[in-house]
Amino acid sequence: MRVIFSEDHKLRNSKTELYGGQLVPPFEAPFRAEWILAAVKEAGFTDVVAPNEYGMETALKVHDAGFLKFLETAWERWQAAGFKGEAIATSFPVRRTSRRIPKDIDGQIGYYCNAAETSISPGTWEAALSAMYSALSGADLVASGHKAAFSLCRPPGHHAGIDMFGGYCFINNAAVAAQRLLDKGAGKVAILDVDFHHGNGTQDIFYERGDVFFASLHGDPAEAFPHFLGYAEETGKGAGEGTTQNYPMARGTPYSVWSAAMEDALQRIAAFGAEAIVVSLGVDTFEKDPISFFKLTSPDYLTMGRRIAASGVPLLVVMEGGYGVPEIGLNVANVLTGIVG
Ligand code: OKP
Ligand code: ZN
Repeated sequence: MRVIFSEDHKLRNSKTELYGGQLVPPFEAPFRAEWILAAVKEAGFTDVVAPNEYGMETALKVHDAGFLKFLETAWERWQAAGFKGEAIATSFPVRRTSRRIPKDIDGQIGYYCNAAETSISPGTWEAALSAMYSALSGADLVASGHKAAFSLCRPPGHHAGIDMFGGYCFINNAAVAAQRLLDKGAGKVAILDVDFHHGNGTQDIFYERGDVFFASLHGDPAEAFPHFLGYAEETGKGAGEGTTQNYPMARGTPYSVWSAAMEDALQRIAAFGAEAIVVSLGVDTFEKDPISFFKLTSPDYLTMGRRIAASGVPLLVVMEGGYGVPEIGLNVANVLTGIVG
């Protein structure tokens, strides 16, 4: 399985995350990608390539044009406004407020943000673009006949919605990849989101579309980020009716319970007729993850990979979350090893 990785991920090196009322060093930091890359090479995945470059045409099919322009220029505008720290949203359109887009950077950052922990820093846009390139390059490999590919994206993407960044995410890499697979000839694609956190951005993007099935296994939003989406009753709308499936799970969920949900998700994906699956791979389901509450163990990721590969359709694995501990590398490598068998 080829690995697509861009050194430009390093350009996302924010100094501040708003956490517990303090500005702390972000959990989503460059070492994550370095550890994951080292571990997958160690496991024998040595075919590592840099992504191709692309224009914005695929991203513009899943994101709002004004939002992408905002991301591209946000840091520059924040600096021009004379602010001293990183760009952090503090005021949001919420219940019973206007949907008009403010003109000032302080207003716009709130308009385009769904979670304030995530600062925009210099290089964030360039790194987000490089992650999108990795996702697109992986999609092109799968579209050209590779049975599986791994896009080692950083920053992650699944919390980025049509016109919202947050949850460490800016451009929705998995969504852009799924769109690319459709554009390259797949009739239907599924996104299987196994990150601990609900993929609220991905759900937002495809909620009313019938060509992409979205399934997410995650910590119950009643007690976990992103808090406001990911309930089981959210199943899609309009042309997308029935093409979203959520599996919220309780604190302490072990693989025996988690894997039954994945089994149901994969059966629904097969019934949907997906011609390829994009796996939003977060390994923050790990028992030692610092910000999550499931109880998966390192060997469980091997089993996970094997079951996903048993779907029999081409797979694009896109990196999402997984934090803090050295095992993130092994856990990702185990998924890939399980996939290739
Ligand atoms: C990004 B990805 C926990 C606060 C959570 C944001 C988490 C973003 C996760 N007390 N803050 O899905 O791994
Ligand atoms: Zn996560």
